[in-house]
Order: sequence, then C-alpha cells, then structure tokens
Amino acid sequence: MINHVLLINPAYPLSETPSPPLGLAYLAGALEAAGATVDILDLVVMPKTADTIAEAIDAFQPDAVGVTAVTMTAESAFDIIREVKQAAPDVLTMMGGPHATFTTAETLAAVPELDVIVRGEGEQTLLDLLAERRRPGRWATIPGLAFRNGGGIQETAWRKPVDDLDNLPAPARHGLPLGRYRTLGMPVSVTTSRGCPFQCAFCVGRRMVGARVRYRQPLRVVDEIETLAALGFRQINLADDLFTANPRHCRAICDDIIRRGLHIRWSSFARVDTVSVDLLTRMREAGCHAVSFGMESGNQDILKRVRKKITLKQAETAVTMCRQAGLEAHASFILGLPGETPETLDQTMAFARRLRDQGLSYGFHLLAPFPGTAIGDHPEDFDLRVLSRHWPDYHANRAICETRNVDRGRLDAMAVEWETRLKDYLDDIGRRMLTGDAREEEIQQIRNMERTVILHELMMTGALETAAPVNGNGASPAAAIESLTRQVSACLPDWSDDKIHDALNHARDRNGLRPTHRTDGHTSWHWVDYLSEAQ
Ligand code: B12
Ligand code: SF4
Repeated sequence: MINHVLLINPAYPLSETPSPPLGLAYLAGALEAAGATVDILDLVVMPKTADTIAEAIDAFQPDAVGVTAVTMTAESAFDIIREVKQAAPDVLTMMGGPHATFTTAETLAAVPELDVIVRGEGEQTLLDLLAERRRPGRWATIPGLAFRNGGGIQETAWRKPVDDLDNLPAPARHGLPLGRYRTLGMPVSVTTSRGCPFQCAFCVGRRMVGARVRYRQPLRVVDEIETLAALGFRQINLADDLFTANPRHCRAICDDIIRRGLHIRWSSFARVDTVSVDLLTRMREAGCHAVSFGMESGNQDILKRVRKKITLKQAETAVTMCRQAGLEAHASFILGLPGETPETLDQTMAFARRLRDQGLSYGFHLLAPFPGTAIGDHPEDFDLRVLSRHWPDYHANRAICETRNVDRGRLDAMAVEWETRLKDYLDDIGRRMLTGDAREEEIQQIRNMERTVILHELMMTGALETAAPVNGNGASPAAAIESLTRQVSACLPDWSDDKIHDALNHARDRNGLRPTHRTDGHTSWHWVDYLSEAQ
C-alpha cells in the first residue's frame, strides 16, 4: 500500500523562465489516483534553508521521497537526497528525469543515499515501485528502474511508453504552488502529446519520450487549458516537443479553443518543416502569439551533422510564414556544435541577423553535451572535447565543449557579448525612461521584469514570512503595504523602496499576496500558494 509521498523540485534560476514542474504534477496525479497522499516541495519558488528538508520530512512523514532533475540541477538534487536520508534513514529515496535516467551507474555511485532511479516516463513505474517498496528483491521485475544489487548496478528493461495518454490521471496541479508562479507572471506548461520521431544528436527529448508520437484527445487538452485560464494564467506554453507535427491534432485543439471563446495567450515549440501559413493562422486565431523553433545553426553541414533534418531554406520560409500569419517567430541557436569553426559561427550570426530583419527574435545557448544524447555519450564521434563533467556547469550559458577549431575562450566571448548586448539594451531603456523618451511597451517590459525579480527574491529569502505583523493601528491596506515595504526592504538592498512597494502592490492586485487580519489588530501577509478555480 502506498501511503505518503513527497516530491521535490530543486531550485533553478529565474533566468531559465521557470514554469510549474509538470512532470511532478503528472506523477502526483498518478499517485493520488492510486490512493496516495502527495506533497510537493517546489524549491524554484520556495526558500530552502539548511533545515528545510528535515522540516518537510518531519511535517509530512513521507514513506518515500522523489526528486526530479535536469543535468544542471542534478547536484542540488543529490544534496536533497542526502539530506532526506540523513533526516529519515528508512524513507525510500528516488530520482527521475532526464539526468538520472541516463547516468544510472554514475549517479548511484556518487549518491549512496539514493535508493533507486526511475527511468523515462515515470507514472506507472513509480506506482509499481511503491507497491514493492519494502521488497527490493522484486524490483528486478519492474521495467524502468535502476538500483544497487549485490555489488553492482541493475538496470531493468526499458518501460514501453504509456500507450494511451488519456488514461493518465490529469496532472495534480492543485499540489503545486501555482499561486506563486501566477504572481511572478510565469507561464504554465501543458503537453498535448508525447514522443518525437527525430534523433537530433544534442537532444535527449526523444529518448525520454520515445519515437512514436502519442496524442491526447484535443477536448481534454482544452479542458486543461480552460481550467488554467480560469485560475488566472494568461500565458500558456504548449511544451510538446513537436506541437505542430500533426496538423490535424494541432488544428483540432485550436478549433476547440476558438469554439469555447477562451481568451488566452499561448506559445508552442515547432519544427520549421512542420508549419504552414494555414496552420499558423489558425493558431493565431486561437490565441497563439509566438512559435519557438530550434534552428540551431546557420550552416547546412552542421545541421546535417547533428541530424536536425531541416534546411536553412525551410527555416527562412517558416519565419516568412509566421509573419504572414501574424505570429511572432522565435528561434534558438546552439553555438559550439560539432564541426563548428570561426566561419560557421559567423554564418550562424549572419543568418540569425538576416532573419531578424524579417521579423525573427532569437537567442543562443552554448552546446551542453547532456548525458543520454548522442553527443553527450559519444563526443569523440563528433570530434568534440568535453571540458567539464561538473553538472552545475551544464546550464548552456558558458562553454563546456570545444571543437577542433573553436575553443572555449571564443565561445565564452560570444556568450558574454550576447549578454552584454542584452544588458545594454535594457540599460538604454532605463536611461530613456528617466528622460521620458521610452515607449510605453518598453516601460512595461522593464517594470514587469523588475517586479518579477523583486517578488522572486522576496519569495526565496522568506522575508515575508519572517516580517513582523504590521498595521497595528488598523490603518488602510495601502498603509499596510507601505509598512510591509519598509520591513522587507532590508532583505533587498539592491532595490529602492519605491520599486519594492510597486511590486508588492502588483502582487496584491493579482491576488498573489494576501493580508491575514489577526485578532490582536495587526496584519501579517502571506503569499497565495495554492489555487482553486474560485480564486
Ligand atoms: C518544456 C521544457 C522546458 C520548459 C519548462 C520546464 C519545466 N520545468 O516544466 C522550460 C522552457 C522552462 C525549460 C527550461 C529548461 N530546460 Co527544458 N525542456 C522542456 C521539454 C521540451 C518538455 C519537458 C516536459 O514538460 N515534459 C513533460 C513531463 C510530463 O515530463 P518530465 O518532466 O520529463 O517528467 C516525466 C519523467 O521525466 C519522469 N520524472 C521526472 N522527474 C521525476 C522524478 C521522480 C522521483 C520520478 C519517479 C520520475 C520522474 O516522470 C515524469 C512523468 O512521466 C523537455 C524535452 C522532453 N521531452 O523531455 C526539455 C528538457 C527537459 N529541457 C532541457 C534543458 C536543458 C532545459 C534548461 C536547462 C535550458 C538550458 N539552459 O539549456 C532549462 C532548465 C529548466 C529545468 N530545471 O527544468 C533538457 C534537459 C536535458 C538535461 N539532461 O539536462 C530537455 C530534455 C531538452 C533537451 N535539450 O534535451 N524546459
Ligand atoms: S530537438 Fe526536437 S525534433 Fe530534435 S529530437 Fe529533440 S524534440 Fe525531437
């Protein structure tokens, strides 16, 4: 019998535009449907101190604790597992997600406190594992696991991906601190399918979700979108690897959004070879405002070498189609791919700039050779030199790989130049705001960014929770926010009281910050963590 499970999301920076952890919500949904009680500790928006994990174990008394991680958060996840075992040696410790899935032996060796890894899609494997929690001798019969056995590591068979996604219980988002994400103005992600038939050499997505694309029923997808819209989310990301791959599925979702009259803004990922003006127009009519393409490189040979299976021509056409359909096209490029030379880097930059003139917005990452990808597992086949196996370095903003002709210094310099340009752009708006020359949308852009950073810092320092109750004289809510501003400003020395005050007001207006009127006449404040449709 599965009783009580605690799922944990390790922290990662605001710069990665976090969204509520969908994988954990799916796992929680499956566990709850099987009768378990689930708690989720989301350290992306909740503060973590030296005692947080021990306190959570004490409060929830879980039988099992599962931690998710991508490669850049793996070390934090390991620390969490260690803290769990130290606080409660009998609790079963589990990890899942793309990093642990493809580093089983290394991870189990590095973290003796970790009992078992769930590989690939986790819902059914987790239920089977927890049913046999006390009988490790039976784990060998459960597909999708890796654990210590005797002196070695045992990996069981790969589990076949779930056939019918509509049989999966809905993601249990009620257990996530969605209110904090809404307050921060972060998007929320929804998937309409799982699977990808392509084999790009830098991507682990396909290996996680399988080659066969499985689709959810459009009506159920739109039910989910409607629920999120009712909760006040105005920005939804369709996080499928290939949302536009099947035009019929994509169109059915758009049609239903339009039929229900939902007013939401959403964006999606797409491949440049799977869009048409027709489809993009329908997407725009259904509220889509932006489509993100993985364009990766401006050099055709490199695209071929990483098996992207797209052409530069298709990339260019996709941008034109987006423009014709009235959609924003966004592209991500990867610098430092196999075969990269100073010339191919220039080509990529020139290609991106040329498409920018046609309406494209774009960003760069540096290649990170993630475990489980062809490049990560066999860098020598791609003539790449991997410089770091220190997982926190795998954030893709600094070089950890070199090609024969492009070294780390050059790649880092490009990343720094890119970041400097972005900073200069924001500084320029800041200057023009002071002289009254900034456009209204620029002002809003900066204000929103500042509010998000201030509110996130406040959430992560726990300043609100430790602030003394205010407003003892029964003054107005406005005075109470002013008083709160003065109290928390010591935690945010980089920000003026005016900006903190504005951010707190904004959070209160969005119903993300609420007063508790105490019997002693004082007021304390709390973040709104959990959302139900009434809120
Ligand atoms: C949407 C998406 C995002 C979104 C939202 C992420 C989020 N936190 O929800 C955004 C844009 C914010 C994002 C950001 C990043 N992403 Co991203 N993202 C994806 C994408 C396309 C889908 C993820 C998803 O929602 N899947 C659906 C859910 C249901 O699946 P899931 O999360 O994998 O969870 C299932 C299993 O993994 C497993 N599981 C997961 N955790 C656990 C824990 C336990 C205990 C158990 C039992 C099971 C289990 O069970 C879950 C249910 O089946 C994947 C590609 C892919 N197909 O996986 C890349 C992917 C996860 N991202 C990736 C990367 C690298 C990043 C970034 C680091 C970007 C960067 N700088 O390069 C950041 C880091 C953010 C982070 N810490 O998660 C890589 C990770 C590779 C790696 N080894 O690190 C992937 C695999 C793409 C790739 N390049 O190959 N990402
Ligand atoms: S990059 Fe996109 S198309 Fe390529 S394997 Fe990954 S998910 Fe599939």
